[in-house]
Amino acid sequence: MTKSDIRHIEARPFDFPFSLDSVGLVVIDMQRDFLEDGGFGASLGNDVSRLRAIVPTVARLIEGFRSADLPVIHTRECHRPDLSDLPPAKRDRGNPSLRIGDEGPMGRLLVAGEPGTEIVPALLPVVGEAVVDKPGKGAFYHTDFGTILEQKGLKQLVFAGVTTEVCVQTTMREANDRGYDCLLATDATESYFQHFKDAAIEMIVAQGGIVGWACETDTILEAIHD
Ligand code: C5J
Repeated sequence: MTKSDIRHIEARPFDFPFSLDSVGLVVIDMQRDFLEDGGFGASLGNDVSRLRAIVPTVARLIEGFRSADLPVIHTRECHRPDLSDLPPAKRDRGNPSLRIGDEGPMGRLLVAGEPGTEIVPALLPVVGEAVVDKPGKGAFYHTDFGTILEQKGLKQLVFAGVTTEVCVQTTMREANDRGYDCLLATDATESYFQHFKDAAIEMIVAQGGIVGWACETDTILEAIHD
């Protein structure tokens, strides 16, 4: 088989077609601010340990793409230090203990360059991997994510990261609308709410894969190393 041959990954709602010269991994927002105590996720009252539990699986998925010499792209949700890319509607909503831009135990919440904004140590990008800083939930909004995908010649995207129903699903929907085939690694994504994760996966695969496909990490790794 050559790199451009069409292969398949067993997935819901049906097999996911891909080729090794046009598939890449997108890891969404595996940041200390979402996974660690004292970060943005915790400031909203969430149980962040749920998200930490997927780190070993995400690490395995990333390592699998690296060892198959396939692109890995990381995203981080964060804002400029002057908060000029933070709409008041996003900063002011709700009643969190700390707001975006406030000083917390890991620096200013969701602000570029602060310790809490970094990707957790076990999943740090390596040289050559793109890191996309995004001010919104979706990775295409006000970023060069789309240009990066085009430059790398990607057409099929495997998704991992957090949270399933917010930034992961939003980016999958944006990518789907732009013509990318999107596959979610169901055990390499997590939500603060189990029922939202389950519902998001069902929404993605419903109606003949209206947003995309879903399957587990091992199935993806077997297929890309076949
Ligand atoms: C949230 C995200 N939950 N990465 N961000 O605000 O899903």
